[in-house]
Amino acid sequence: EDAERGAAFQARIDNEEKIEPNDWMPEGYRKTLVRQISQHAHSEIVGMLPEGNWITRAPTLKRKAALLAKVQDEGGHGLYLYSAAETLGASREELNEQLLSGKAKYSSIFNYPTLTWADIGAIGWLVDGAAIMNQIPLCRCSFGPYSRAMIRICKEESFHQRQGYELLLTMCRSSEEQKEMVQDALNRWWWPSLMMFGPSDKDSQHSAQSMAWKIKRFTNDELRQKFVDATVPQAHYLGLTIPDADLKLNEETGHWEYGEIDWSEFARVLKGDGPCNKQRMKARQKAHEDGAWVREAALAYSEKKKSRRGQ
Ligand code: FAQ
Repeated sequence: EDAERGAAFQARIDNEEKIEPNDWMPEGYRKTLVRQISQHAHSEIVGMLPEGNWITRAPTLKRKAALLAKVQDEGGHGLYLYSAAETLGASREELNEQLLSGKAKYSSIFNYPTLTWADIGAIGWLVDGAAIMNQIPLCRCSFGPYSRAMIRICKEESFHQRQGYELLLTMCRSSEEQKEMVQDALNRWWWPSLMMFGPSDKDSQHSAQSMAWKIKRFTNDELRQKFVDATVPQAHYLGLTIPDADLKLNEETGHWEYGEIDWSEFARVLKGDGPCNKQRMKARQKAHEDGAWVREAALAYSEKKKSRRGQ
C-alpha cells in the first residue's frame, strides 16, 4: 500500500502539483523539508547578527534606515520560515532547541566577521546575491507553504542586494581609500559566498533526492556557476578584482571558470571552527535566556485564563 501511495505522490510531483500540509507525504520528504526550511530559518535569524553589529555605526541617517529595514526583513523571513516548518509538525521550540544545542546547521557565511562598513555593502551584494540565486528556484518548490513564503522573501532579498551594490558603488566612486576598503571586503567575502551554495555536486548527499522531489530545481554547482556569471561583470563595473587568479571567461561556453574552492575551510566552519561560530551561538543563547521572562509571563497568563474559565 505504501509503494502505491509513494508512486501516486511522485506522480503528483512530476505533474507539478503543489503538496500541502494535510496531504499524504513520504516521511523522508517531510524530514528533508523540515531540515532545509529550519536551517534556512536559522540562517536568517543568525544572519541578523553580522549586520546588526553595524546599525549604530551607519554613516548617515539614510544608510541607517536602509540597514535597519534590511535586518528587520531578515527577522521576518525567519518567522515565515519557522511557520512553514510548523505546518510539517515541527514546533518552534523543538527547532530553536536544535539551533541552540548545535544540532541544526545554519549557513556557513554568517560565521565571518564584518570588519568595516564596506562589509555591509559586500553582504548585500554577494550574500544576498547568492541567496537570490538559490531562492528564486525555491519559489517553485513542490511544497506549497515553502514555495509561497519564498515569493515575498525573494522580493525583499532583491532590495537587499541593490542596497548593497549601490552602497559599494558610492564608496568606489568616492575616494581611493574607500575603494580599497571595498576591494578588501570583496577579497574576504568572495570565497565564503561561493561556499554558500553547499558542497560540490559529487559530494552533495541530498541533491539527487531533493531534485527528484522538486524541492531543489538546480544542483549546488549549477547555482554557483549562475552566481559567478552574474557577479563577475558587476565586480568589473565597480572597478574591482575578483580574488581568484584562475578566473577566466570561456569564450565558447560564455561561462566564467573559477578556481578550486577551499573545501577544508568549508568543513571547518561547518564543524564550528569558523572565525565567529562561538560568538554567534553565544549571542543566540543569550537572546534565548534574556527572553525567559516573556515565556514565563505568557505561560502564567495562559494558566490564569484557564483557571478563571474553570471557575
Ligand atoms: N552552510 O547535500 P547538501 C540567507 C550542509 S541565505 C552550512 O548539498 P542540501 C539570506 C547541508 O545542510 C542562506 N551548511 O544539502 C540572508 C547538509 O547538512 P545536513 C540560507 C551547509 O540541503 C542574507 C550538508 O551540508 N539559505 O539566509 C551549507 O541539499 C543576508 C550536505 O549538503 C538557505 O538555507 C552551507 N553553506 O543543499 C540572511 C537556502 N551548504 O542538513 C541574512 C535553502 C550545505 O545533512 C543576511 N537551502 N550545507 O546536516 C538550500 O537550498 C540547501 O539546503 C543548500 C544545501 C543548497 C544550502
